[in-house]
Amino acid sequence: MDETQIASLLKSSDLFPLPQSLKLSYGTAGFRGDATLLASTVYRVGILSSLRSLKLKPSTIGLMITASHNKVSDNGVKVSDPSGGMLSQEWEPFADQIANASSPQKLVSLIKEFVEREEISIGDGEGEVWLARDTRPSGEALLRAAEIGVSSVSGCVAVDLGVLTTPQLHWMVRAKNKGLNATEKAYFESLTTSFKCLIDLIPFNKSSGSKLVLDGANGVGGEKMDELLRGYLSNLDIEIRNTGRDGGVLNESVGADFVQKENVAPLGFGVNDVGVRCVSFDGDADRLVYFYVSSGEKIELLDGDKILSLFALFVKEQLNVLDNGCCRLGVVQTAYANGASTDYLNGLGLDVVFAKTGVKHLHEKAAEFDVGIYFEANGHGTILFSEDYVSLLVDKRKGLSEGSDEYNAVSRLVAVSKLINQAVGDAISGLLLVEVVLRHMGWSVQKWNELYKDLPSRQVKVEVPDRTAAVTTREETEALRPLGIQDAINGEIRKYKRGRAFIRPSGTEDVVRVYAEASTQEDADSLADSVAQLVKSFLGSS
Ligand code: NG1
Ligand code: ZN
Repeated sequence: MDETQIASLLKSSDLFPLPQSLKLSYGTAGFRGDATLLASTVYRVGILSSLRSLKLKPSTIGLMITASHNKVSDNGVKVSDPSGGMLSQEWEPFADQIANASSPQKLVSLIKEFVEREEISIGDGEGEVWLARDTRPSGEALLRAAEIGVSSVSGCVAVDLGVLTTPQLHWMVRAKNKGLNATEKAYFESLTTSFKCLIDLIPFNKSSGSKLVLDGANGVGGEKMDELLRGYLSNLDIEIRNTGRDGGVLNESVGADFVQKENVAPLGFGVNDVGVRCVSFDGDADRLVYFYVSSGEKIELLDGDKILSLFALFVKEQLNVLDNGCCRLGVVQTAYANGASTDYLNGLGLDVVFAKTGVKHLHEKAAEFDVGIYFEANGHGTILFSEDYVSLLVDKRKGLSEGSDEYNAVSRLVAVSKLINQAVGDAISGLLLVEVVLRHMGWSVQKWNELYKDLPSRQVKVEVPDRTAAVTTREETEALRPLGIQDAINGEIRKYKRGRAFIRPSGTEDVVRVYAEASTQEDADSLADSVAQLVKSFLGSS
């Protein structure tokens, strides 16, 4: 790094002093925190993104400003690698170091050391970072901070794509690096073409389907879905509520996270919607859960596990037509998956594997299969198709007679690989695929819900002085620290039929999460409460 570059970094970092007592970690989904404290973090992630782009040149990197399902006063920042996936985990320690560097001098010396170690050549290359943000009011100023960070690295440019969903940005970054048309219009067109193709391949029931009501979490997802319906899929019958245009607050008693964790209808939904198929997006539209109101405020929830099961069933049906089509099909869940869903998937004869919480971990495991389906219970997931497998399908189709069962099965699989986001979980493409599969099966939401019955579960969060004091095993199902807590948790679990419980520190909020499952709701609640008490007594409450 030459003197001019060092001077430029020192000058720009002076604009973004690190707030006192800020201690950040890249976590499950980038950096998150109170938006008023994040300018220095976002600026520094701008620098990191430029370096990543130079390291992998020629490549475009994505930088998304969002705090997803967190409250509106929070914000966050995460990086998309050229593949459209999350930032390589190898760079996370560097992200942590620079985000916490206490002074401009310290920051610059960390960057210098890293640039030398990684052999990144600054100055003679062109780097490009695409920036986007969700609808949070703090997003615009943070985006400016990111721009300054990006362009303080010589030869790097920032491109502001404005308001997008997280998966749109990842999709566009992936397309750009593959040399494809990478505009928002191209994204909508790709979804529309593959959706229509799948609808045309439905054997009997070609009806346009009953109405779906979408809860947009007062975020970007409702807005983008509206654009898709107006411009591209005008005959889909979808009513959008909680668009954010009617005074509602982002993620406040609305959205996928609220519906899934609280197991109640979001604001704006109630007795008039009994039995109607409904879907909730989260704040940046990378998660979705379905539900229907059963009575009053009570809902039946069709979470990520049930979406995963529906998709697995559909994919498997196509593969069966092809005599399994030489395909290694796998499904990936986390410890938060409902035990009943895992039993169901095992019963289908599927290869079920477990990953740590956080989509980067699930994604990595799913990518080991020809077709890997992953979902978190909270509704974040997708279906990954290996490029080799898609090529094999395309070749195979050439030898099949048009309209035959095999030809149609292959065509469906190829269309699914185009519809469902190959970069990250995407609520819009997930919604379109659920709608296709339900029509294909001729199923109502109630019929879909009958695939299996969820075991009653409860999730609670406990605020503690230091959540990092809770340390778990790799699979996150057992606590290693504080010493003794796991024995105490096991003691509680043994008191309940089909009892299962675990704790882990959140990667996105300053809490320890408790998950409990048992044969009745009362038991699940009581197990969750007693484990939460244990967390408080071992770690102290704040
Ligand atoms: P944390 O806060 O680490 O539990 C939450 C979700 C993850 C993932 C990330 C990213 C739960 C229990 N955890 O992570 O699954 O989606 O947010 O948004 O839902
Ligand atoms: Zn999200």
